[in-house]
Amino acid sequence: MDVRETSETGQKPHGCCTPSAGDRPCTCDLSANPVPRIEASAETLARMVRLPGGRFLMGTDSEEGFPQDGEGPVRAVTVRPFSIDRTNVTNRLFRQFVEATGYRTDAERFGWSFVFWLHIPKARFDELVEDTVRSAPWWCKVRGAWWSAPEGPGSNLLRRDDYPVVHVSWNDAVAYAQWSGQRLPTEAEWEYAARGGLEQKIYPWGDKLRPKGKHMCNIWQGDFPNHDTGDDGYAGTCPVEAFPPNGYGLYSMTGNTWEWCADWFSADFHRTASCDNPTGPPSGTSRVTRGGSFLCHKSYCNRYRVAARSSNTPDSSTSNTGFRCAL
Ligand SMILES: [Cu+2]
Repeated sequence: MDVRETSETGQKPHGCCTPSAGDRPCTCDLSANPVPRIEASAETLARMVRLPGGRFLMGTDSEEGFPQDGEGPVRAVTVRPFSIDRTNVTNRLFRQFVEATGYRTDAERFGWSFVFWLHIPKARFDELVEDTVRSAPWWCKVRGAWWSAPEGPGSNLLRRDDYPVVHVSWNDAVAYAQWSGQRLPTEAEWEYAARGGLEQKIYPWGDKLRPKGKHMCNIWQGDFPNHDTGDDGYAGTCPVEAFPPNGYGLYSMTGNTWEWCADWFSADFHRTASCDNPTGPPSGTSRVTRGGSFLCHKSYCNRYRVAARSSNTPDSSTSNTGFRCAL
C-alpha cells in the first residue's frame, strides 16, 4: 500500500481534504535541497499587506466546529505586527523560483502526487492512476503529476499563470519562502489574517456562506465526490483573485486551496500553550494546513471556515494544497 489509510492524527483522511503520502522517505533535511536566501524584493513586498497584529479571539466553540481537530476552545491570542501575501503563491511566481534555482519539488523527486479523480481524463484513467486511497478513492496517485503538470503527463499550466501553485509540499513551500526572503505564516497569524478584522465570524466575510446568494469562495457544489456543478464558477482551482478579498484585502483565505502554515499540528497543544505569539508545538509529525479547498462541502467536511484545521505530513503534496507567505 502506497498511501496512508489514516492521517497523522489517527483519524480517517478528511476525504475532501488531503491524503498523506505514506511511503516517501523523509526529506525534512532542507540542506538536501539548498536554495539561495535573498532579501524580500520590493516586488515581493508590494504583493503583501502589513497587519498591525494585536489580540484576537482564535478558534471556535461553535456547533459547526470539529472539537476533535482542536478548533476550540476560543482563546485570546496575541500576534506581533507582520506582513502576509494578498494571495496564494501563483504558478507564475513558483515558476520564477524554479527557473532561478533549479529547485525540484518533493512530488518531482518522488515522481508522483495526489490528483482528484474528476480531473483525470476518463479515457486515460487506467493508464495514469497507479493507486487510490482505499477509504477515499477519489484521491488518485498519479505518476508524473507535479506542480507544472497538475493532472499528470500531458497536462500543463496553459492559462493558469494566475492560479495557485499546487502539488507543493510543506518542504517546497519553505524552500520557496527562503528564496523569496519570506517565511510561512504561523497558524495564529494565518487565522488572524483570515478573520480580516471581524470577531468570531464563521467565514472571512461574516456568518453567511452566500450573502444575498453570492458565492464568496471556491468550494464544492453538488454531490461530493461525484459531481461538482461548479455553481461558483469553478470545478477545480480558480485564479487567486477570483473572489472578493476580506477586510484586510486578502484573497481566498478560505476555499480554493488548503494553505500550509509553519506550525507542527497538534489537536490539543494550544490548550496549555502560551497565547502570546504562539508558534505551535516544538515537534510533531504533520504540519498545519488551513482554509479548506475547492473540494470542501458542508455535507462532507465543512472545513472552509476560518477556525477549521487540518494537517499533512511535510513531504505530502496534493492538487488542492498550496500556500502563501508571511514576513
Ligand atoms: Cu475539506
